[in-house]
Amino acid sequence: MRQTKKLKMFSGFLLALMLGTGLLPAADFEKEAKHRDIKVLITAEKPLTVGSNTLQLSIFEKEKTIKEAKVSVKLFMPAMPGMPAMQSTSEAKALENGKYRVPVNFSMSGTWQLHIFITPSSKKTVRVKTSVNI
Ligand SMILES: [Cu+2]
Repeated sequence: MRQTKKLKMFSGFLLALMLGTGLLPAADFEKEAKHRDIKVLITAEKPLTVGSNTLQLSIFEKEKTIKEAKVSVKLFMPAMPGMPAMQSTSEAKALENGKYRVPVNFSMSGTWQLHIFITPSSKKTVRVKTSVNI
């Protein structure tokens, strides 16, 4: 167990290093969402698909990164003919430098609403809304 964790941490570090030095190809998904002074750059290394995806969020307030905030992402799709409303919430993990990683699962194709909840330490929660087409 311990070694697996260390290995995971190490590969995470390598990934961060490669991203930082631009060794990895550009993101295959990129979208910006804003609410007042808060800006979220949403990226993914692979195109978004039905099923499991990993989003990376870079969060800024007036161009300064927001580090170590509590961040969660709510996905939902309103009811459609023959389909009930769908909803799920995922907690993001803080990486370095105002970046966060969050696993999301799109259970069907279509337009999904995304609400990103950001709670910086000792501040109120801000909600940033956007949508993605899967
Ligand atoms: Cu649907």
